[in-house]
Amino acid sequence: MSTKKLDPNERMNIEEILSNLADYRPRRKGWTWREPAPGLKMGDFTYREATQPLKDSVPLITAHHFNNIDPQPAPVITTEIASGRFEDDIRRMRMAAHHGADHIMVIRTAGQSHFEGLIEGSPQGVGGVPVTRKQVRAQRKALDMIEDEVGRPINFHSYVSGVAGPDIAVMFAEEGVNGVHQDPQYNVIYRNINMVRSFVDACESKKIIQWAGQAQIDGAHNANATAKDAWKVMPELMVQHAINSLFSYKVGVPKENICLSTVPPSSAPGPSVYMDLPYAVALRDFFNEYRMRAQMHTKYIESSTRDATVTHVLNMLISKLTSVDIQSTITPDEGRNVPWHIYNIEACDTAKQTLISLDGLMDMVQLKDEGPLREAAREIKERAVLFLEEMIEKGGYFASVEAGFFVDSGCYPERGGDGIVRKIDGGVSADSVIKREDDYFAPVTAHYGYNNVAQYDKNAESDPASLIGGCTFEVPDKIVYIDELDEDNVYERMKPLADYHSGRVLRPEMEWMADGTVLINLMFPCGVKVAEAAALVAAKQMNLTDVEIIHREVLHGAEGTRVELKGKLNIDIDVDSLVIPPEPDLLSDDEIFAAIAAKPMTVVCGTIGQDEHSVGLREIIDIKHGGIEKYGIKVHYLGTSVPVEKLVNAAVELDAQAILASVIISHDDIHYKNIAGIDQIAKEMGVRERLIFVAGGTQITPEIAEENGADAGFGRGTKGKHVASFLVKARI
Ligand code: Z98
Repeated sequence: MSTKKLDPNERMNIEEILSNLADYRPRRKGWTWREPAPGLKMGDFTYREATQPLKDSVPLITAHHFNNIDPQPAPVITTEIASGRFEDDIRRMRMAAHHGADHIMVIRTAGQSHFEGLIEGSPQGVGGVPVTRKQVRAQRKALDMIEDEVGRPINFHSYVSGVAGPDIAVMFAEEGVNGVHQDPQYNVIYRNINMVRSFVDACESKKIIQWAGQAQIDGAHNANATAKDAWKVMPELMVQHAINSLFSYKVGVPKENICLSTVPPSSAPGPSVYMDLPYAVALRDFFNEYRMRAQMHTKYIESSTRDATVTHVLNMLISKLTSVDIQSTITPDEGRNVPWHIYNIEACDTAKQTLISLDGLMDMVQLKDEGPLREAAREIKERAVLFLEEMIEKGGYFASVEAGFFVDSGCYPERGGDGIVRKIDGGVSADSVIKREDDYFAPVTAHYGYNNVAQYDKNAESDPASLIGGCTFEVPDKIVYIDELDEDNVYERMKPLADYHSGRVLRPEMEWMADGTVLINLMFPCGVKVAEAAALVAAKQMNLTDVEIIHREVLHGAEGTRVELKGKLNIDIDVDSLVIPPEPDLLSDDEIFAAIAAKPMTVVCGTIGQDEHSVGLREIIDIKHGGIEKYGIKVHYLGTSVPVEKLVNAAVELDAQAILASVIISHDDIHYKNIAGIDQIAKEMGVRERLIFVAGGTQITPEIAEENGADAGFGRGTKGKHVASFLVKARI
């Protein structure tokens, strides 16, 4: 289905995305990896492992020093989006895609695993969005537009977990979802869904995942997050990965689409790399035919963005040393429940910056074949094998879960005796597995197990859906699309926000259109308790409502505390009322360099009259802070309090092309009188025509400088680049 082209200068039109959703059909199925571009040249650099660049993107902050190149690293980059309103998530998806995300994972409203079937509509969620056909369809449609804009396929992802796993798997296959979490162990351990039911459902779900060509990610990361001492759970993690990987493969999912959800098990202040690297190596030793999806350790994400970012970078060092296929970018959201646009984008940039910086690392370093790395890896593998052997002795997976083998706090074979216990006949939907009757028949594609098709047509055994002219997988028009029926729906939510959606009115936003949320950083010279109380008072005086402290950090028990708080600033800004200064029309650095190299330039300068304030002028001249010297302009600095005649005479004697006069003192308009004086003398000497004359200083405005005879005036905030650009243009 063709999609509308996005205008890079316009917001996405959410209403348009929501229109005609009943007719929308996904344009492809299955997962897409990035396209490698070995030896890619961008700017002055050659990349060893980069992938095809994007058509449209936002480069890293520092890219302006590098011709604005935006190389893309090899792994697929995931961002997890969960504001609670799918219409707002769509805009975040576009921002994330421009910052390098090509795997958009939609986090569900906590507890959807317990819903017994598909839900319709698009109700608002808490801690995620309720995953519904409408939400999936609207977001896939939006992502089709976004991927056209950035020029790279975007993988859309959510969960095939819970009691309704197979129902969701079918819906995802129909709607062009590209990646899913599917792991029956998640149901059993974390959601207490009956184990037999979960494994039977997993067969059906995995068969559909295989048909849809989706990448499948397991749920082992949840053991890291749940375990008391997460670095002790490594042997069990290997076992969980093994169970889900081999199970999936046996149901038919190809190994290249089976991804292990790996998490570095430890963190600083532990010597984390010493533990995390052997674990990553052990995983690759056992599971080298499968794919690795690395995500951060949610248990160790606290409310500090700095701390989370450092952990993320160190985790990515492990990813790089052991080669990861999908790099997740869980953000501090998970630590402090602030799932905000800015953190998604920051984390995507952190991943891009780290992985591109580490391009080619493995051409230069090598993991040692002997010593503590291999010994530790071998020990983890041995412990995992022993774990599996004991499971078999015990009578298999179900018996082992009943005996509390999983998420135990000991490092196997040690046991803490505190593992999660589930009973084979217990949990949600126990006793709901029914043996298929002899004449059981399901005329559908990608169906797992016994299906008595032969009773209708022997020839249709390999394609039961042919008996009904194709099921919804082949004939999407058979899908029943249900629009919103209840009051909590997207149209109702958007109605009062029309002016904000149209862009006429602005209000600060962190996750939902016009939510008014702002983040304030404060430092008080006192201890934590007092600082928190003071921060709340400060927020009140700033007219913030709904104030909550989201982070505090001791700088010193008595000398200082950093407090970060969020609140609502319920103000509206009418966009038409804004006075927006025109963009200065500046030449690029390269253009200035080239112009000066082609034709050298000399300038004379000084502070004039009785003015001893030279700091501003030095900043404009000196190479230290990017002054005009940097571009090769030859500067004769005559000092402070230079008589105006002397400045003009020097320009003539030194054959300069320009005069730069700086004035700060402004009483009795002396600054403008002196500017007029230079113009006057230069005219009298008959050299005004061949000199460019620039005046600067904190009290100078361009208009008054020009009225008094200067060619240009530069006030507060001027940088060397502004002056150099003007000089080159004026000379032309
Ligand atoms: C992630 N950072 O997505 P309900 N199934 C699996 C999960 O890991 C999760 C769910 C379902 C994590 C985010 N993971 C947390 C395997 C959640 C969630 O409806 O809340 O049970 O779905 O990798």
